[in-house]
Amino acid sequence: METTAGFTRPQPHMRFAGAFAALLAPAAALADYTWNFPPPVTPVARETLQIHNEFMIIIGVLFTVVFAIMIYSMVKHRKSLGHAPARFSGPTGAVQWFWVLVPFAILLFIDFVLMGIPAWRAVVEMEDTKTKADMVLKITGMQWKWQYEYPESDIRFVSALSTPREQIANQEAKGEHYLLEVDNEVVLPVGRKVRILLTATDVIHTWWVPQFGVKRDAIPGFLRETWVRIEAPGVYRGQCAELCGKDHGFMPVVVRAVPEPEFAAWVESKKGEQTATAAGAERTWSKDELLAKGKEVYEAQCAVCHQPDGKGLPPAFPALSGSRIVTGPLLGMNGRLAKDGHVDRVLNGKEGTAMQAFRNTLSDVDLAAVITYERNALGNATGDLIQPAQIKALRREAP
Ligand code: HEC
Ligand SMILES: [Cu+2]
Repeated sequence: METTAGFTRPQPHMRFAGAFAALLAPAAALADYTWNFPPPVTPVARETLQIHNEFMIIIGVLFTVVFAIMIYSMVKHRKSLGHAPARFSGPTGAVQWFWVLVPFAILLFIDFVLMGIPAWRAVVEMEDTKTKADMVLKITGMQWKWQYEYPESDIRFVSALSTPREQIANQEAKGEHYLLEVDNEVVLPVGRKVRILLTATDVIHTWWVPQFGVKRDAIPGFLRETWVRIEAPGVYRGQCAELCGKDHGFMPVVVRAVPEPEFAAWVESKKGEQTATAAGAERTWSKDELLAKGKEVYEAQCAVCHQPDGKGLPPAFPALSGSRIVTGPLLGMNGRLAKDGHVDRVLNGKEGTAMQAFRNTLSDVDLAAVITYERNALGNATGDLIQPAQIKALRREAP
């Protein structure tokens, strides 16, 4: 050990060995995910995590070696020890080329062989959405909820945040899955390759589930793809990862992965539910029934913008209380859709604004109920109502 001014100093390389061990510790403690990425449950997530860990080690080694040499040289050759700056110029001729090409070759090896090949393999796998896909899930992002469709099974539903308003307003203790819970979970079979198609109706959203290693933009007017093969049953949670407006932080993703037979049973029950909903459009509803159902729909679908009391948040979101459109005629003179009439506005939305078309996300019953509710609650009292069967007939008219 060298001594300076009468006391011993630890050798720099010993301190660096300690720091390096600390760097590697997280890789060794992979089982403890508290400080790490959540446990991967798809091949893509597992591979990306592994690549991340390998890269961290390579980067850690490079960092340590380069900085150890630098700091050692600076400390060892400092002026106070009597070192004078060297005056030299670089080598020439063959030696010069040697010193250029050797580091270049090392970098090429690290970048292309150690890092490039595994990364390239993973990216190719990620993009392979079609080979041996067992089923398709179509996801549509909209302000601020997700719509899921299973084209092969004719299932379609909307999944929205279910965290109670009181928790968000700090009037109640926050639950375990605060802002990461929904009314309708997406259910997928374990072990199946699911091809996922993504789009959006209004602005860009991003469907993101960390444990799947999937984070893909849903862009209006485009159809993007990704895929998952979930390896273990469980409930996996994620969020919209693109700033998409006022409630960007309130559109979580919840996927429940279940064994194949359970998935088949879920498909059957979901279909049954949809048939029952469709059948609801055939009968005549009483005003009270429509109002009760309408309140439910309003609170789940409309209150985020128009507010629970219907007063809106002007100028962004107009009040429905006393609105000229809501208290105006339901339909045109001939009983058909009136452009910019109440039913037209809810069915078809208003282009270029946050008022989306609800014809594809709500059932006939939901639409009739919410429109009746708007007209007879929230401070309005037109006294009239519209039946689900009428909505069903109006749907056939061009938007
Ligand atoms: C993402 C926000 C958002 C949601 C959710 C939403 N609306 Fe709207 N709504 C708007 C905006 C913005 C307008 C104003 C559009 C315009 O510029 O004319 C509007 C306008 C309306 C109007 C016309 C009011 C007027 O006086 O101009 C009605 C009726 C209406 N919405 C009903 C509904 C119903 C029913 C629902 C739920 C099924 C709903 N909205 C959900 C944003 C929203
Ligand atoms: Cu979003």
